[in-house]
Amino acid sequence: MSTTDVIIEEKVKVVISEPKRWKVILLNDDTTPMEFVIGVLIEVFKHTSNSAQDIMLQVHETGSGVAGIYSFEIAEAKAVEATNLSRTNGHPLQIKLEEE
Ligand code: TYC
Repeated sequence: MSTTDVIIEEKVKVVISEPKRWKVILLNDDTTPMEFVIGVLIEVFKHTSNSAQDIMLQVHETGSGVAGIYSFEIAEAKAVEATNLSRTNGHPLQIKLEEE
């Protein structure tokens, strides 16, 4: 009995795309104090007091503003942290995620 060698040539095409990024968007409301929003932007989203103030004013004047852009997991974790902080302090701050 003879043996036959079989050579398999395999080409694997790997397509890699950049991971999607998500915007964490703060929404305006009538009662969350401006100072509280600035604090959230500094503590949770690591802004300076100047950039935090700019973003808060943008939200206050236009209705929404981007707190930061992250991978989905980080964006979600920061949105949950900021929402919990807000509810714990009795504020209705609303946050949404949007694909970049
Ligand atoms: N509009 C709020 C006020 O006048 C301030 C505010 C800013 C609330 C940003 C929410 O995401 C927000 N106190």
